[in-house]
This record gives sequence, structure tokens and C-alpha cells, in this order.
Amino acid sequence: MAKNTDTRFELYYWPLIPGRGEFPRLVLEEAGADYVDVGRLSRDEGGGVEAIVAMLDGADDAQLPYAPPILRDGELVLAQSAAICHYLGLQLGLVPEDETSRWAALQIQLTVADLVDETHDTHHPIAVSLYYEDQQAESAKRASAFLESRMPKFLGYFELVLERAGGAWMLGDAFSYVDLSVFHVLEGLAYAFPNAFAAFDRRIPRLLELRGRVTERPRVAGYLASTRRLPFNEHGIFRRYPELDRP
Ligand SMILES: N[C@@H](CCC(=O)N[C@@H](CS)C(=O)NCC(=O)O)C(=O)O
Repeated sequence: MAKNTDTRFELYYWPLIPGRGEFPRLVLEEAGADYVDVGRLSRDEGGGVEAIVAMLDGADDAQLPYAPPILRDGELVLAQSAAICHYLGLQLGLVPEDETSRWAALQIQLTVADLVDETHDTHHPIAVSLYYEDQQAESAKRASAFLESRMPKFLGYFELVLERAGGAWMLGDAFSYVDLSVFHVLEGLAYAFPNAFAAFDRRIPRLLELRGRVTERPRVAGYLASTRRLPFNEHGIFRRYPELDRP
């Protein structure tokens, strides 16, 4: 699939957190794509939160997005992190050519998105509109159940997919955008729940190797060492609240 246009990709995502924007950002970085991170530009440069809000308000004539991340590629405006990653994978040659692999990639990416949602809900189990501090007791229960059964189930599943793929990557021998997302979700969980993750990680040896291999990819390594990579913090999806982790 050839690139849609010769224009730069525009990524619209909240400027202060890696959040769900990190999934498409990693694909753009690994591909060495020409892109602009609009949310991180100043207002004077046409960026910032104002530019994101304008997109959500329908400033663009294209399909109306519900929430960031949002990608613009010429006339195409696309929301939903999994859809964006898949689109970029196709455009930038980061997914194998055959139909079966492409559907497999999308299936894994959507499962990553499910895990991201459940991780988010450990600190916001009642309402997105409330602060964590207003739902702390419920968060403790939710996080405990997440660490007890959901995180092991998701990561055990990804480990099995990797084992059955029979190669270094989630789809086997071919590296794809999905590997970047699996890498990032592992990074996020290790940040948010260091004790629980460390206690669990001997059960996912292949995933840990994949995580290491992704960091060794030259463009990813360059990106991780740059200021373009935002650190995790307590405003995003992956938050480190020691009281929610295992002791
Ligand atoms: N399923 C969507 C979720 C998008 C989403 O929840 N975006 C967050 C930021 S990470 C947001 O700004 N949501 C605003 C809202 O839901 O009202 C995706 O994976 O992109």
C-alpha cells in the first residue's frame, strides 16, 4: 500500500503524557517517518491543546474523531490508536504483506488496546471525570483484581502468541508495528506496577527478550534517548501509585 500523500503525517495527542499517543508515535519513529507531533508544538506554531480541541470540534472536514490520538495524513483523519497503528503499519511497511498476518496484527493490536483500557481502569474504576483520589478505595480493589488475574491472563496470552509464532517477533520472523506496542505496554506495566511485574516476569521470558530486542533497534534507541520520548508520569495511563502495586 503506497503512502496516501506526500505530506507530513500529523499526530494529535495530549502534550504532557505518553498515553495512547505513544503507540502511533513509536511506529512513526521506527519507520523514520516525516511527522509532526502537533500537540507538542506551541500555540503560536499552530499546536498545543488548542489544536487538538479544534480537531475534536470538527475543524477538519474529514471524519470526526472521538478522542485522541488522531492522525492526519493529507485528507485522511483517523482516530483510535489501534486503527492508526494498523494504517501506519500498512503505509510504512511495518506489517507483512499477506492477508493472514495483517489480520493477526490487528487482532493483537486490539488486544493490546483492551489491556491498556483495563490498566487505565485500575486508577479510574468509577469515572474518568473523577480524580484518582476520589475513587481510591475502588481503585485498590480493581488494581488487586487486575494484578491477580487480568495482567497475568493478557501477558500469558501474548507470551503464548510469541511462542507459537516461532520467531523473534509477535508475527514470527517478520518485525511489525505490533512488536512496538507490545514493547510499550510492557514498559508501562513495569513502570506502574514494579513489584507485581518483577514477581511475574519469569513467566514471560520471551516477551522480556522481545522488549530488549525492540530497545536495540537503532531508530527506537535514538528515539528513547531523545526528548521526544515523554517519561511516564501520574497523569497518563500507566501511573505509579505504590499503594496499588503488590507490597
Ligand atoms: N479506544 C481509544 C481511546 C481513546 C481515548 O480514550 N483517549 C483519551 C486519551 S488517552 C482521551 O482523551 N479521551 C477523552 C474521552 O474519552 O472523552 C484509542 O485507543 O485511541
